[in-house]
Amino acid sequence: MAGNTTFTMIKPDAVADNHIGGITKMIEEGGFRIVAMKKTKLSEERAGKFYEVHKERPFYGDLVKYMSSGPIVAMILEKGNAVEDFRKLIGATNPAQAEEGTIRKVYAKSIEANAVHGSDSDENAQIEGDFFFSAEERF
Ligand code: YYY
Ligand code: MG
Repeated sequence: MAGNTTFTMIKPDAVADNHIGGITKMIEEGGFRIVAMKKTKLSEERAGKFYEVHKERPFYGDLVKYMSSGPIVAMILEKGNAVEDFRKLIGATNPAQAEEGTIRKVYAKSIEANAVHGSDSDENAQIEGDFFFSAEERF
């Protein structure tokens, strides 16, 4: 059965360009409740660990540098069918292919600086949420 939480990050470019409010508004208007939220900065080591599944991919080194280049905003989100519905709300990885009305269509600058992360499975949503938040930080 589909779970009811997912994990997202607002990526460094979108934070630097003052889009925290705009993106959070789209998330809340999309029916998601924010369970946990923090602004923080990933070291290269922690960014590398977060994206470990992509270690063998050609873009991994650049991705790790980019994701540790400035502060990000991490959130745990709640909604029925959260993972799938949030992937729909963010749109395609490549903003050139992102559908109208999606967060990436509005805010992504490139395939790398694509404004937001969204978990791809219930299992990864759990792992990624635990990467940033303790039990006391979830309400
Ligand atoms: O889940 P999603 O973020 O949509 O894409 P992934 O295939 O998991 O890749 C993670 C991350 O890596 C993507 O958001 C941007 C970056 N990336 C890239 O820089 N170049 C690619 N060709 C593919 C992905
Ligand atoms: Mg992914």
